[in-house]
Amino acid sequence: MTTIAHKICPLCEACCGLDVQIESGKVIAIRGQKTDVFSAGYLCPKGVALKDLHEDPDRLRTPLIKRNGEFVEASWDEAFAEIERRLTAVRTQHGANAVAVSAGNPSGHKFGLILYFGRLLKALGSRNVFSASTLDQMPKQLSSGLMFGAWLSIPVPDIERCDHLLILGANPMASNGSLWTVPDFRGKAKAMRERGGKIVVVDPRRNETADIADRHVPIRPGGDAFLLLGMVNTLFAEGLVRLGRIGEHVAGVAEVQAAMQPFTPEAVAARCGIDAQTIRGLARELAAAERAAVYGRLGTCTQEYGSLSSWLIDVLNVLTGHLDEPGCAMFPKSPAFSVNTEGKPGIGRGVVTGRHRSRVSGAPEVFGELPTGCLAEEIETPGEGQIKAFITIASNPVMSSPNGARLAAALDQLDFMLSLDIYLNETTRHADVILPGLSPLEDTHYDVALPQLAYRNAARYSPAALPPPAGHPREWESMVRLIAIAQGKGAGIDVQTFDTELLRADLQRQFGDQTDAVMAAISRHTGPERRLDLALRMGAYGDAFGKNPGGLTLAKLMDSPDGIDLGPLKPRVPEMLRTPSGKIELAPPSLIDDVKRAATALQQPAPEMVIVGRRQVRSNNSWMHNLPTLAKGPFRCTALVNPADAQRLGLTEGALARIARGSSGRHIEAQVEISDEIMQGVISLPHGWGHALPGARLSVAAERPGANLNDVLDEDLRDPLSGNAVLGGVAVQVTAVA
Ligand SMILES: Nc1nc2c(c(=O)[nH]1)N[C@H]1C(S)=C(S)[C@@H](COP(=O)(O)OP(=O)(O)OC[C@H]3O[C@@H](n4cnc5c(=O)[nH]c(N)nc54)[C@H](O)[C@@H]3O)O[C@H]1N2
Ligand SMILES: Nc1nc2c(c(=O)[nH]1)N[C@H]1C(S)=C(S)[C@@H](COP(=O)(O)OP(=O)(O)OC[C@H]3O[C@@H](n4cnc5c(=O)[nH]c(N)nc54)[C@H](O)[C@@H]3O)O[C@H]1N2
Ligand code: SF4
Ligand SMILES: [Mo]
Repeated sequence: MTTIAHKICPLCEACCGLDVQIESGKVIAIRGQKTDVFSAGYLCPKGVALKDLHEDPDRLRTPLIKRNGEFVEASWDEAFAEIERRLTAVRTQHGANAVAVSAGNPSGHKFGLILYFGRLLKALGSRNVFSASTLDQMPKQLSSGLMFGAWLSIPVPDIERCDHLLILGANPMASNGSLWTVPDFRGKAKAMRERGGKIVVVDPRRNETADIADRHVPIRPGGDAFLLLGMVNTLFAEGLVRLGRIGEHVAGVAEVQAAMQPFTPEAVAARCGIDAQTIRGLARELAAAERAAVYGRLGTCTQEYGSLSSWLIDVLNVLTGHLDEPGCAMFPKSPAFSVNTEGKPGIGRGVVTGRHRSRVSGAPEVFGELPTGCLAEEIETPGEGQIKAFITIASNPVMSSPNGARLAAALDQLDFMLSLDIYLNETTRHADVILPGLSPLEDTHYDVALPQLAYRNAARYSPAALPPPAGHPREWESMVRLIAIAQGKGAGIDVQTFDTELLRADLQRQFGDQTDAVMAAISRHTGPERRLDLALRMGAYGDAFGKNPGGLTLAKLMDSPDGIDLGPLKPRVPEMLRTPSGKIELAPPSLIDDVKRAATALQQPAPEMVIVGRRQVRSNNSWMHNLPTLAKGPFRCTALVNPADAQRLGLTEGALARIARGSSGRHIEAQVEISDEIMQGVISLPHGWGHALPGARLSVAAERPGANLNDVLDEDLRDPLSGNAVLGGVAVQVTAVA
C-alpha cells in the first residue's frame, strides 16, 4: 500500500512542504506538495535527498562512546550515565563556565532542539555559548535589534508586490533564501519581472541570481558598507529622503545625515570598486521606485563591516520610504514564538550587548553568545573559566569556522566532549559521546524562527512521516535528560514527568495562579508540541484559550496538512517595535560610532587577490556531501577565477591552484575553474568541503573531499560589533601548482 505523508523540509530556510511517498515503511519518492499553502509544490534537490539521508548507512542510529580512542556502540542509558559522570565532574571541579555549548545550523530548524536550547543553557549557567550565528547573520540580528528592538525583527522584501529589488551579497537562486523564507524564489522573481519589476544584484560574482536579474553590479568584496554610505549620502545630497507614513516613528535622521557627510560617491568609489555615477544611479532609482526593497545577506554580513552594512541596508529602506509598506521591506507576523508579537505592543526593552566578555580576547557577548572565532583560544588558554568540556548540538565548527584545524587540536585537550549529531564527522570524531538524532523523516516539525522572516504569513506543522526506530528517543527527550543532568537531578529522571515540571516552572512566572488551568488546556500534547500549542494559542492568531473563538491551536494545525494561510504581509509599525523609545532607532550610537572606523579605511588599497565563498544548489554547508543524489555529477568544489587573473597567474582549467593566506603558512590546493562570472582580483570557493580528515565516517564524501575554504581564513578576523567572522574579502596568494 502506498501512502503519502506531508513533511515540511527542515534542510533550509525555504521550509518547503513535501509529499513523501511511502510503501511498506520504505520511502519511494519525494515530491513538492502542490497543495501546501506556502510553498505550492516547490522543492530543490536537497529535499529529494532526504530519502538518501534517511537511508544513509553512515548516518548514526546508536549512541557512541569513545573507549581507548575507539568509538563503540552503546545503549542510551549507558551513554547518559557516561555523560552524567563526566560532565558533572568537570562542573564540580572547574565551575559552570568550564562547559561550552555550540549550536549549529540544523538546530535552528529542529523544534525539539531550538525549544529546549535556552533551557539547557539556563541549567548549565555557562557564559561560553557559541553558535553558527557568529559565522552567519549576527550582524543583521544586531542591527535589527538596535533599530527595531528585537533580534529577529528583520524586514524582508514583499516580493509578490515589489517592483524594484536591490540584492547585495545573496544568491537566493542557490540558497533558496536566507533571513528571508521564500520558496521558489525563481518563480517569484520571474513573476516580478513579468509585472515590469526590476532586480539588481550587487556581488563580486555574477551569481545565479544575477543571471536572472536585470542588472549585475560587481563590487569589491567587503566594499558594501562603502557603497551603502555613498548611496545614503546621495539621498541627503540630492533631497531624495522621504520617510512617508512611518516618519513620525523614526528617530535619528539628523544624526545619520551628519555621519554620512564625508561619504560622497567620489570618496567611496575606489573602496567599493563602483564608480560614483553608478552609486548615484543606484540611489536615485531606489528612491524613485514606488515599491522597492533593499535586501542583503551572507556576503554583507560575513565581512569586516558586517554590522554597518546590515544597518545601512535598512537605513536605505527607511529613508526611501520603503520600510513597512506593501511591496517594500516588511515585517512578517509570526503565529508563535516571536518577541515582536508578545508583550505590550510598540515598546519594549530593546537589546543590549556586552553584558559579559570573552575571557581571552574580551569580545562582547551579543544575543547571549560569544564569537565562534574565540572558541579555540578559550579552550587553549589556562586560567579561571577555561573551557574544559564542550557540547555540540548539530554543529560542525571544525569544518564551518575559520582555521578549524586550530579548533580541532584544541578539542583534543578537553576533559570531555559530547555531540548531539547524526554523523561521525570532522567535529564529532573528537567527542567522547555522540547521541544521534533521528532522520528528519522520523521527526515532527514546526519552524520556530522562520515564520518571522517569511514572504507571506502562514502556519504549518508536520507530523513524522515514518515512526522512529524502537527505543530511539526524539531529540527533545535527549535535551530534557541533559537539562536534568545539568540541574543535578541525574539522567535517570522520567522524561515526561520532568518535562512537565520544567514547563510548569516556566508557566508559573507567566500565568501565576492560572498555571494549572493552562497546563490542563494543553495537556493533550507533550514535549515540544505542548509548548507549541501554548505559543500558538497565546500568539498573534491564537484562540487565546477561548477568548478568540476559531483562533489557532495546534489541533487545528494538525487538521490542516496543507497549512493555514494567514495572508500577505501587512504594515506593522509601530505595533511591532520593541525599542525602549518606541521609535525606529535609525542612528544607534554604536553603529554611528562604527562609521568612523569605516572612514579610516576609505583609502585601503585592494589586495591583488581576495577570496570569497559561494553556495551551491546540491550542497548544504558541510554535511550533505555524503548523499549520493547530491554528490553525483561534476566536481563542485572548484575555485572560480577570472580569465585575466588565470592568465596572469598561469592557472589552467582543471589544474590545481595553491591558495595561501599570508604569513600564517596555511594553504590549500583547489581545482581551478576559469570563468568571467567572477570579477578580476577575486577567487571564489564554496565552503563546507575538505572531507579528508581521519576518523570521520563519511564514505561518500571522502571519495571527493574537496578543499576547505576555512583553512585559509582567520579565526581572529571579526566584525567587532557583532563578533561575526569575516569569511570573505581576505587577501590570499594564488599560484599554480606545478
Ligand atoms: N568559509 C565559510 N564558512 C562558513 C560559511 C561560509 O559561507 N563560508 N557559512 C557559515 C554559515 S552561514 C553557517 S550557518 C555555518 C554552519 O555551520 P555548522 O552549523 O557548524 O555546520 P553545518 O555544516 O550546518 O553542520 C551541521 C551539523 O549538524 C549535523 N546535523 C544535521 N542534521 C542534524 C539533526 O537533525 N540533528 C542533529 N543533532 N545533528 C544534525 C551534521 O551532521 C553536522 O555535524 O557555516 C558557516 N561557515
Ligand atoms: N543549496 C544551499 N542552500 C543553502 C545553504 C547551502 O549551503 N546550500 N546554506 C544555507 C545557509 S546556512 C545560509 S546562511 C544561506 C546563505 O544564503 P545566501 O547569502 O543567499 O547565499 P550565498 O551563496 O552564501 O551568497 C552570498 C553571496 O555573496 C557574495 N559575496 C561574497 N562576498 C561579498 C561581498 O563582500 N559583498 C557582496 N555584495 N557580495 C559578496 C557571493 O559571491 C555570493 O553570491 O543559504 C542557506 N541555503
Ligand atoms: S529549498 Fe530544498 S532544502 Fe530548502 S526547504 Fe525546499 S526542498 Fe528543502
Ligand atoms: Mo547560515
